[in-house]
Amino acid sequence: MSFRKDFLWGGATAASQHEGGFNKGGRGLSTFDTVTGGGYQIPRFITYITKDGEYGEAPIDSTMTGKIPLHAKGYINKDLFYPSHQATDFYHHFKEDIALMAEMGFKCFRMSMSWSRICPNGMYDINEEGLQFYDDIFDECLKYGIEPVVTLNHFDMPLYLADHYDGWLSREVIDSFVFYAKTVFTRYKDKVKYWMTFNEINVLSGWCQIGIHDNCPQNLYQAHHHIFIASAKAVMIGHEINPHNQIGMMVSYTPSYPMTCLPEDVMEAIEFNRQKHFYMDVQVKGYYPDYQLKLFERKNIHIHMEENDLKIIEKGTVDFIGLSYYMSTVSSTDPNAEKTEGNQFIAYKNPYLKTSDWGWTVDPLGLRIALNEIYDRYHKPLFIVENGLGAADTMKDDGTIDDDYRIEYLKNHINAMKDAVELDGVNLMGYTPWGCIDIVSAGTGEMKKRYGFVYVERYDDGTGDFSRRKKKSFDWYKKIIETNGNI
Ligand code: P53
Repeated sequence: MSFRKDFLWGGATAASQHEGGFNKGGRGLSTFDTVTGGGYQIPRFITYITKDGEYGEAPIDSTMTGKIPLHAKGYINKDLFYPSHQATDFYHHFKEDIALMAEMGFKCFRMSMSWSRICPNGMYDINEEGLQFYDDIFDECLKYGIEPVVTLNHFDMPLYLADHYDGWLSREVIDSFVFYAKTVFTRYKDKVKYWMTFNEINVLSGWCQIGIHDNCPQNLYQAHHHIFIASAKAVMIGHEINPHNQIGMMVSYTPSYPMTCLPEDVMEAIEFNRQKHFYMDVQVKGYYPDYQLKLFERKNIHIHMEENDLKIIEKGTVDFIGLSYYMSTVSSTDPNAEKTEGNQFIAYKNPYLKTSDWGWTVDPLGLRIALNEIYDRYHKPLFIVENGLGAADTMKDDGTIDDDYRIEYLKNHINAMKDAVELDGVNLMGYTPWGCIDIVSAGTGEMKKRYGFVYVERYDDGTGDFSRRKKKSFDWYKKIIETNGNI
């Protein structure tokens, strides 16, 4: 008894990191189009113009949060490099990429749609060419029997909504999103069955992800409330349009362990983990949990709600839980505890575990722990929609790329999820390793941090012809799929 027969093996990418074609086919600009490249511990910047006509650059911090002055608008400075503009050019290479996925035996492909390709201003405008673009992609997938798994919103939003509405802080944006969701649920009714509403909903913050200028907790939680309503409404509409639709939420799941058995450390870890459980409680159970309401009270946060909001949240619960898992972390109340600094995450060092070259703690058993924590709490089907190792691959003179470290990482994580299924009885739907074809890193904006089974010749100085070549892990993963995870 191991993985289900219909287990969804595949891979995952996102529009702002893979697609490119930022000004092609009638697409409108997105917030991410105004975010520059970076590097390991080299910050990325949002470029903007203030209402007095001054140009500026605001850094994005280690959690990908960036804010710009109130009323400033995103701006593209011709002298700077914006990796999302071409990303790894899925726009022109999608047939080749999907053929490579088919060769590996993918059962599904998780991707996101660029909202501003469908609704260029994020308002009630529809770009037929954008819709056709995704039709072509889905047709190409289905030709090989690959199920598209579509995230409606992965870390970007139409620039217009950020500029004119302060993003998700405005309630109006709910209707814009619902219009977009309804448009694509209707259009792809017969092509797409698996959907997720918002990527890593629990980490969304700042201007590039949710379009808000002032990221204070009051604004952030108000924006998240609007996102909850938008998601719940989308789930209801998606079910109405096609009752067979499987619509999930998506959480970034980094479990935290108490540093010691000191009860204060244990409580600290519980509170850290609540930052994830809160989002799942709302979207899976359908209500705001008590601990969060108490936290709002203590922090003097007041969420403005309309009469039906809680009913909408109650009705719009999801069918499955999608999660990303890369690492675990540690909670401590000791001010002198040693820290480890990854590019997105500052956490206490776990003395038992190693970190990746980008400072992310490598912890395969943490994946089994995560799956158990979630499954025990919600009893919903789980879908690991991101997992993987970001590493600086090198291409040898003969053009080969030996990424044994990636094989090792994935093998250990697949073994851990196998244990969760075989020993713990977790209901797992599928597994889509992150960045299956090399893409731009979300946290650092660089190409150097690669995740793929397929190498893309694109580099941080903007050179490279986007040609694709298989890494060593390509054939390895193909075998994993062929044998339904028999390592
Ligand atoms: P990069 C935080 C912690 C773990 C993963 O990240 C996270 C975040 C939020 O930034 O994001 C996910 O590219 C995200 C992807 C992203 C991937 O992790 O910085 O959903 O878009 O690319 C890996 O190495």
